[in-house]
Amino acid sequence: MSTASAQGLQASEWWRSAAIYQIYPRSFADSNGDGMGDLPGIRARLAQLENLYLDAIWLSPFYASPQRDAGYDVSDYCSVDPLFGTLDDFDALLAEAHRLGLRVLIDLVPNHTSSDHEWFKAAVAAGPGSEERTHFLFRDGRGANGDEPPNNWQSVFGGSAWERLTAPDGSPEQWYLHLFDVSQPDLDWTSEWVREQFREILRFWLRRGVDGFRVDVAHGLVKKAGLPDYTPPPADDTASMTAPGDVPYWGQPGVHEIYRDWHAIVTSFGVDRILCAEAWVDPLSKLADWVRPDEMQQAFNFRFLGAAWSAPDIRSAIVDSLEAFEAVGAVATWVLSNHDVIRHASRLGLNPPPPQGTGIGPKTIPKPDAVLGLRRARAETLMMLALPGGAYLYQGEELGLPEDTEIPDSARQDPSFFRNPAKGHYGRDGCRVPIPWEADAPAYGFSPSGASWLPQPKQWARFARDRQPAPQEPHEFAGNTHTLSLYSRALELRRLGQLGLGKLTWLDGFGDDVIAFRCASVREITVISNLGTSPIRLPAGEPLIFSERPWLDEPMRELPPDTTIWMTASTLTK
Ligand code: TEU
Repeated sequence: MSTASAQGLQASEWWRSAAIYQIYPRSFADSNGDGMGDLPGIRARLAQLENLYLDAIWLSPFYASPQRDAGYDVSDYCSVDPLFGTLDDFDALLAEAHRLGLRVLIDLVPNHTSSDHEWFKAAVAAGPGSEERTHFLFRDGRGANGDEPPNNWQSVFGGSAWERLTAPDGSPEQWYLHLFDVSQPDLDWTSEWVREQFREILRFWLRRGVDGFRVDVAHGLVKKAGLPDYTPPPADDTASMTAPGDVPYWGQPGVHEIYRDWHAIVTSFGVDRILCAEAWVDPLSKLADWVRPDEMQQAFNFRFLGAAWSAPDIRSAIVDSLEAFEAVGAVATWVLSNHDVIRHASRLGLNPPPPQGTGIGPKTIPKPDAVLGLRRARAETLMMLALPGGAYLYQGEELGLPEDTEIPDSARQDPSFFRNPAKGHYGRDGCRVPIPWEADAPAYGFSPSGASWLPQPKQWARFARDRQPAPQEPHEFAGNTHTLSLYSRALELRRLGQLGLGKLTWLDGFGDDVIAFRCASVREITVISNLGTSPIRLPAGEPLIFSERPWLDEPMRELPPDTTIWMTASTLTK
């Protein structure tokens, strides 16, 4: 890894401008041929990310788990699932990442455990009224025989958010809350015992040397007292997305006390250790509460991810983000893809895309326009990488990977698919397919045996990393035919110019369909994205990088639709 990134390890407040790459361990690299990615696989492949000029990686869960929700159902927070390796493998991966100048964030899943967790098993065994039951949200049912759920809450994955236990003698028992799968019982965060367990979990990993945590469902831990009924507005039919107003299970004010507590613990291990919130909270001014000075350092910006392919919508997402985060002294983050959403190379090829979580499958009509989707994805990524703040990337997007839209029902794994028997809800497997490394190797190099826990599409050889060689000379970047070289060059310029620390100034006069701004930092650049349907005239200035080739020959000098360009900002006249 470059010296610059190694130096980055000493930098304070590194997250303010970091490029952070999400590794989904199941699908990155499999070392032992069982078709499931693992920690030794990640360690072996990590150096191959060198040309992305990353500052950190975030690892999705690799803890002991029955894998009912791909590891977001944790049965032991302080051990590695044998599927992924051992704690020694984790230590070796952490050491390798640090050697390469990469910080490591791991996933913390505090809203719920797995129903296989000892805490939950003990609570079930101990029975109603026991101390153990106070660690989770057990309640008696409503109705004469208690056979109606305690309230009307719906699971994010579909169906009731309550499940009824059956006593050993076969009689019906209490209900427990699960905002996600039935195998993911929600913890009760009013319990001091629960709070203490998580303090210890944080310390366990911090002592091992992790640089921070991405906090799963960071808007859900605290539920409104009394667990009152709640009916989401009709538009929010999945209950999964942010809902405005007072939702009794999302964004309750009590969560902040927990994050203040964690902030103190995490930073006591060093001021460069961080927390990043996965909080689906709307509006941004409310999300900013998660990143107040004594809470988390970052929060994912789902408003940006969810923006339509429309200059006014994206512009307002950027304006509102910068304003909201700045107001509390935090930095904005930017993200376009992760393991829960349709990959943006496909999402942007559908107008409108299906709601988050629905996914795309063999029977979805229409299918994304792959060419248009990738073109827009490259344009929006290039815009994103010039924005001030932290940027999150999801493994495979640097290869231009689309969503896999053809996974047969028989191969699907996402629990949300199984909880929504209604046709058309495919869930999130399409963005989780193991990524291609070498075009001609078994499983495209993902696994030595050719096995893959989700089937890989037949046409993915062209996306393989080894089919996207890095240009040798700077001028060869001009074409940017490969998505990987676009990412590589943009991330290099971002690093060299410290664009993440830059100040953004909007440029007027380009029309409503254009996003145009100047980013001033060590280097000053002009960024122009054409989201309209006709070419626009480019100002004077040297092109630095572009998502697709513009027409630069005089008298043309035009930026085609669905394209972004970075230019030197020296002579900005139209
Ligand atoms: O996701 C939380 C969440 O609310 C959504 O992203 C959710 O996955 C989506 O709305 C479903 O359609 C986090 C994790 O990122 C996700 O993978 C887990 O399944 C979920 O928590 C439960 O732990």
